[in-house]
Amino acid sequence: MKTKLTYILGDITTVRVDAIVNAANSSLLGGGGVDGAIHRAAGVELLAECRTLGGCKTGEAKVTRGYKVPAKFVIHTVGPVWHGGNFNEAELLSSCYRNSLLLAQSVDVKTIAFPAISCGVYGYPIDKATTIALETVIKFLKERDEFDEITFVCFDQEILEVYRKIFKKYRV
Ligand code: AR6
Repeated sequence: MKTKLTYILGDITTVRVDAIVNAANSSLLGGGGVDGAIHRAAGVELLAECRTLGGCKTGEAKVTRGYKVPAKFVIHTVGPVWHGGNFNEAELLSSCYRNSLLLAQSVDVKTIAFPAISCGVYGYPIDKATTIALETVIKFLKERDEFDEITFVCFDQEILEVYRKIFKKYRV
């Protein structure tokens, strides 16, 4: 695998990559958590562009410019709300990663950073979500290994520890 996979502790709004992924809601008009942080850091122009997109379905992704964040693009994806695991949550979360990567490649992104989609307000269990994140990315790269680096940005120590374990398990 040519693409380097990494995880870091930090704030995704400050990461120097071609694209950062936003864990948005289907309105794409902002919210709390990482979504609020990205909108605050990128500025009002981001909201103006988001208003033109007509929202986004769960599991899908849309791209905008990054405006005042260092990243050139923001890829907005909508994770599933956790309802116990029998409501297609795993497939939808996997689709978020896959569709974000596909969209990133379509605009020539080489470096991309993901937050832990659905692991905040949407309540997805972190160990399950990180497994899906890593498995989906590895599967995608088996078909289209065209990035330089994919980074998982962990906002707190707890998620960082989970990523540490899962990276060890998958030997990446
Ligand atoms: N950088 C990286 N990760 C962050 C940051 C940051 N600046 N801020 C929070 N996180 P959440 P969700 C982590 O709730 O669960 C919003 O209101 C956070 O610790 O942001 O997908 C949207 O508008 C957690 O691990 O997203 C939606 O309505 C992870 O990002 C809803 O929340 C995701 O937490 C989406 O919920």
